[in-house]
Amino acid sequence: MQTGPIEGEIVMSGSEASSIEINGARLFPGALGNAAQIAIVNALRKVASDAPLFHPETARGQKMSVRMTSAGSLGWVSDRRGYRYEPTHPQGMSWPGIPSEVLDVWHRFSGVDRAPDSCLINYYGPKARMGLHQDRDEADLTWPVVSISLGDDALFRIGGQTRGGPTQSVWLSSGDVVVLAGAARLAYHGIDRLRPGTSTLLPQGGRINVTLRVAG
Ligand code: MD3
Ligand code: FE
Repeated sequence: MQTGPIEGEIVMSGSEASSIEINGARLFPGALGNAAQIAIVNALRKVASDAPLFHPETARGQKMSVRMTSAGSLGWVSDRRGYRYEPTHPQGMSWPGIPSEVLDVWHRFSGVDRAPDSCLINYYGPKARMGLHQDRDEADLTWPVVSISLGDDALFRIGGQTRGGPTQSVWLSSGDVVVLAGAARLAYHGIDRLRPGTSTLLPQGGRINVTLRVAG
């Protein structure tokens, strides 16, 4: 009887069974069940009550349509001075700690041993979007990023490491986890639009995306 892995077989490191690859990003559809999603949303509500969501302003003075806040020792901010990680919220308080329910997802999916120091929380209303961009404000771009989608479906687009090349699109649903590592870590990516009313997780609708990173 065959017991160990057969030659050429991909052995999953944990209990994560099915995943698909899209331009080097690894998507785990439905990775989080309903109870886990509810526990994360409740923990994020506490974060946002201590460190309120704000509309970041681009360096050109345009307000982004997505509202944001962070948890962890570093949070992402953007204003007329540019994009960067800061140890405090724009209103001056320290960022809350990263909720344990969110840290659990990082340890399950990131494939690395160290903890993240930044948890960015993006809130999308029905019309919010995020243009194609690269994430390169982190000090060491070799650490992975782990993303959690909650609430309404969103059309995610990912290309290569240069602007203007071919892209692929996929709908992200509530409970999906995406891991960005290797070449995909520097891929251009964005959110084209939501599909309002596709999830009942958030009573007011919309979408939350959580990204976990080693930023400092
Ligand atoms: C690919 N967030 O916060 S999540 C971001 O749904 C961001 O709110 C989007 O882009 C959102 O920077 C996309 C998937 C994702 C997150 C980080 C990435 C894809 C990524 C970093 C590098 C490459
Ligand atoms: Fe990004």
